[in-house]
Amino acid sequence: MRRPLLQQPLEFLLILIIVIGLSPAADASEDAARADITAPAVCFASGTPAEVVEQAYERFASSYESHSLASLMLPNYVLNSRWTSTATDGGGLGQGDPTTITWSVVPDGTSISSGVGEPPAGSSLRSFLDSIYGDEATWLPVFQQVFDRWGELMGVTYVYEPNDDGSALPGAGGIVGVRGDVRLSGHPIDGNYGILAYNYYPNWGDMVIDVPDSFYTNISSNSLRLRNVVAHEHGHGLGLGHSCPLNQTKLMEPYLTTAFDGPQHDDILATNRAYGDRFEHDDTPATSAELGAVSSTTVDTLSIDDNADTDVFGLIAGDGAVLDVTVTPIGTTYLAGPQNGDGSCSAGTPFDSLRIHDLALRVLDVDGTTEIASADLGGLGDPEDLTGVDLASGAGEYYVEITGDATNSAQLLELSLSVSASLELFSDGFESGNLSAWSDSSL
Ligand SMILES: [Ca+2]
Ligand SMILES: [Ca+2]
Ligand SMILES: [Ca+2]
Ligand SMILES: [Ca+2]
Ligand SMILES: [Zn+2]
Repeated sequence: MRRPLLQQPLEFLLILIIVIGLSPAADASEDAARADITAPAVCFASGTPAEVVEQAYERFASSYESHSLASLMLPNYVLNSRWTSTATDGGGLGQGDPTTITWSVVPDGTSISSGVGEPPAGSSLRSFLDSIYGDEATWLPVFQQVFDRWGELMGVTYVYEPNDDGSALPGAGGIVGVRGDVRLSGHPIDGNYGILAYNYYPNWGDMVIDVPDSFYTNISSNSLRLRNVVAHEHGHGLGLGHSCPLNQTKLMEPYLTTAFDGPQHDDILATNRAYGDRFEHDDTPATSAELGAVSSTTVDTLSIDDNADTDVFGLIAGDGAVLDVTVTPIGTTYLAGPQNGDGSCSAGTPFDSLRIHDLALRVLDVDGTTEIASADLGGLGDPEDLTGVDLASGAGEYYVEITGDATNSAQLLELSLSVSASLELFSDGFESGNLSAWSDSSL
C-alpha cells in the first residue's frame, strides 16, 4: 500500500528536515501507517501555553491507544499520505500525480465522532458561520478562496461539491454528487482559543473546526484568521504534518499565525513533491503546457518533483522568430525540523531548498523531437539560459523542455522566456557586412 519513498537517502532527508519529524522505527509499521488517517492533526492558537499543549497531547495519546496507533505526536509519512484515490480520479494515484479533490460543507447536525478527546456532537459549523457572516453566500467564498489559492500553487484541482448527504464524519469517502472528498464541519472542542481545529489525513481529509471558538469572530483582513486555519488544516488534509521551528514563516507550523496569508515556501515545496506542479502531467510535447503565442512571460511556482519529471512548455512563434529562455531554481536556506513528541517545536537545522536539482534546458523544433538548442552549464542552484535561439522552421509550435537530475526530491523553479522577431528584418543588402556589396548597391 505504501510507496517505498524512503529508500532514497535524500528523500528521507528531505522529509525529515522539511516537513515533519519521522519516528525512526515507525516507517515499517502498518499501525503507524494507519495513523495517517485515523489520528487527526491538531492545531493551536498562537500564544497557547506550553502546558496546555502538553496536556492536550497527553490526552490525545491516551485516546489514541484505543485505536492501537503507534504515535499521535508524529504524524508520519507526510508525503506518503497524499491522496491515493478521490471521487473524481478513482484510485491508483501516487507521488507527483495531479489530483482532483472535491470539497463540501456538511449540513448542521451531521454526526462527528471524537477526534481529539472532545465529546462527540453534531456539526454546528453552518449556524456558527451564519452568526458571524450573515449567510452562506458570504462565508462560502472564504473557503473557496483558500482552496483556489492552494490550487494555484501545485497539482491539485479543487471542485466545490454542493451536495453533502450528512453521512457521519470522518471518513465517509467522497462521491461525486453526494459528498466531497474533503468535508468541512465543526463542533465544540475546547472553548475559546487553545485548539482551533483538527484535520484528518488522506484519504479522509475531513476538517473539524472548534465551534463556537471566539477566535473566528475577528474577520479582519478578509477573514485572514479563518482562511489561514482552513489553509493549514487542509495542509494536513493534503498529507502534510507540522513543520518547525516556530518562526512564523511556514503555514504548517503547529501554531496559527496571521503574519502571512496562505501557503509559504516550505508548504509549497512539500505539496509540489506530493502532487506535482499545476501543469502536470506535462512531460512530453504532446502533453505540454500551452503558453500560446507569447511575446514575453514568466511562469512561476513550477517544480521538478522527482527523479523522472520533465516539464515541457509549448509556444507558438511566427516566421523568423528568435527565442530567449531562462529557467531559474527557486529556494533559500532556512531552518527546518520536526515537531517534538510533547507538541513543542524543535529548533531545526539549515535546509537548502535552492540546491536540490541540477536543472537543464532544451528547445525542441516544431516536430517535437529535434533539438535546436540546449543548456546545462550551470550546477546546483544555478539558472540555465539560452539567448537568440533561431526558430528557423518558421511559424509553428516550438517546445521548451526543463529537466532535473537523478535526485528523487522536489525543486521549485520558474521559467522566463521572450519571443522576438529576427534581427534579419530586411533583405535590401544593408545588413550585409560586405562593403563592396553595400557600395555596389549604392551606385
Ligand atoms: Ca478552541
Ligand atoms: Ca513538474
Ligand atoms: Ca512534468
Ligand atoms: Ca545544469
Ligand atoms: Zn496543524
